[in-house]
Amino acid sequence: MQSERVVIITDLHGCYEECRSLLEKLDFDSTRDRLINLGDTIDRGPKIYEVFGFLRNLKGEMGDRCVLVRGNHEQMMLDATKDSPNKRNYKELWYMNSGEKTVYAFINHKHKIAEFRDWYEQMPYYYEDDRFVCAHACMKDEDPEKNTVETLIWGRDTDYTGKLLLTGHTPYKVPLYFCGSDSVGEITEGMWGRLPGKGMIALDTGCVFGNRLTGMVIEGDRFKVESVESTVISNRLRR
Ligand SMILES: [Mn+2]
Repeated sequence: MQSERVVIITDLHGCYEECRSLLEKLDFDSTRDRLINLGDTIDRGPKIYEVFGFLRNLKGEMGDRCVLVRGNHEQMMLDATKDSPNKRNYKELWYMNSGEKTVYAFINHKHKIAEFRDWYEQMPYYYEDDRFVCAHACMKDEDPEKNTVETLIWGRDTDYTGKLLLTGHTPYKVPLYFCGSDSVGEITEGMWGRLPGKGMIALDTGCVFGNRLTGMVIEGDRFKVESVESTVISNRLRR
């Protein structure tokens, strides 16, 4: 359906208030739009459980129009809460990456995140339509199936030149457009532009580190980017 608006957000990391403000700024309408979340909903931030509750309700309401792509943080949690011979190592990796914050966010709401493993397990590693492909971190080949899971959720390459890719994971000060390693441009917020056919748009602007939360809306072959200020001060870079 070409008339459907697509709203893309990423790297919420428990930034619930910013998520709500950003969706409002993007005129998000859960009854009609498609929502794509590029992963990393948990760990690091202030309201991890609230983000979970909000997205779970939206998914219940919107069904297939709500696409929650998996990030490396969801993957670390899923590995750490699954019975396996490597459980200890997985848990160590997750805790090194702020997993404890998520564990306690759920305990504070009288839950264990492991209760919701099945819900997180449904998250796909990528999403694709005829105009673009979405993955949490990056891709090397424009066919998502030809990339390893490691590349899709942990990769940091920016030399991608295939079919338009929308990503998060690596925080930049402003949203950036890459098309080959020597071509990078800042995306101006609040202005409609023509959707590029190739290259990569990086949308993570480090909200949980005190910068901004950025999202994108696509209508047909046009797109616009908007952002809101972070309310997180504890992780702000010191001068
Ligand atoms: Mn990530």
